[in-house]
Amino acid sequence: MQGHFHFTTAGESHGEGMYVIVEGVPAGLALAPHDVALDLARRQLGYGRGGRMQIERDAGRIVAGVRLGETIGSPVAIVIPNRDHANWQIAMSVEARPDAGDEELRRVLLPRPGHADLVGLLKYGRSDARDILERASARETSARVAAGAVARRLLGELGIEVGSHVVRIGPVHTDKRGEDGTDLNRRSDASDVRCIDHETAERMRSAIAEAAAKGDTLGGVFEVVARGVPVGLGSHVSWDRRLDARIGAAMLSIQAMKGVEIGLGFEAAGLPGSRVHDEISVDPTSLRTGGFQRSRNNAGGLEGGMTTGEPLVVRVAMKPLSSLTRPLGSVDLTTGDAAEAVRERSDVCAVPAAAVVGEAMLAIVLADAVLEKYGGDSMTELKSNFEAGIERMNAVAPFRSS
Ligand code: EPS
Repeated sequence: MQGHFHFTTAGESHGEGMYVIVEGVPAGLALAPHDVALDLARRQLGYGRGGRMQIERDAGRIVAGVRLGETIGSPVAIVIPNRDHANWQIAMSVEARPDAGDEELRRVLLPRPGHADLVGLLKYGRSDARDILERASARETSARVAAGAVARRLLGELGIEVGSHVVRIGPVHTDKRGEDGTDLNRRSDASDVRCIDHETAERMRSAIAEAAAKGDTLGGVFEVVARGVPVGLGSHVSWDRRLDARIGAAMLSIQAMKGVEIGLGFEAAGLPGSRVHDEISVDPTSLRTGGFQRSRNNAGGLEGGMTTGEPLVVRVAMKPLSSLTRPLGSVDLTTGDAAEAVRERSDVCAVPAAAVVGEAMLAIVLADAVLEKYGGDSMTELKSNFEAGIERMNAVAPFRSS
């Protein structure tokens, strides 16, 4: 997605590393290696992760765009080496290896139902599904989280905070809402399933352990909440400027995501309007909402494709991972015979990690929308535009300007 703050990633799961270039970062943003390392470490955690996470120590190395602790307006480039590459040098060799056999090259000829293996192989005209799965792998989300950490720093300077928590793993769910109370990540990071309800967290762990014992996997739902978002980001005027559409696309671009809800979400479809819409009153102390307040936040912070200034609340559904240790039926691509899908080492459940990726994607969309509305080549310019813009919106209502 091209925009004011955008990023591109490159890298295969067992190649040398993951790479990201972030474009549009204003000059003068303080950015330290630990800002990136912190989020990368959070993404590696979670009960239900597999053996790979014991190998990787993602920290990220900033290699461009930052000088003496501050961004300088040029693209920010970050490298995340794959430690596991040391074990994959032949299979992931850049040079041709006519000397190596199928096993050494770790060819995949038994596509997994639910993964990109089969469709990607047909589309790209490849005979080895490894050419597809290496890039389809959710390892790529490490690069997104690095980009998201830059976005988070930028938003932090403007008083915007992004957090997440897990509300469902398989059949186990909680009604606890992330927007009730502040400091969401402090509460969710304290749990290894990132669930803020202790009793539900215990049941989530049991569900994951049970799935693991059966050679199965579990999906779930996470909620991402952004606080301090000012009114008026996004726009109602065109489909691709609506912020809910941009958030939806960003979330569905994360590997294995199947659905997105904003605010009350799908539940709103079954309720009358009187029980859905958030009534308006005046609150001159509430600057980020333009001096108004709402009776509740069923809209999830978005009306008409624009932010209302209330917390942004986005829920995302993740399907269960498609690498099963007790594999599903597939076809052997060399013979055409029925066969079990390949057994690839994988996680049992990655919803807690996916929630951290969801934070990154929301932070990126918000940083983009902030720069679109307020602009600025430097952080000083952005901040002054931002403050003046909020002040201006607080004076718009006719009863205030008279
Ligand atoms: C993944 C499979 C597993 C996960 C991986 C995503 O990797 P491997 O095949 O090396 O065991 O661990 O996630 C990561 C490496 C990561 O950093 O999140 C997949 O097939 O999508």
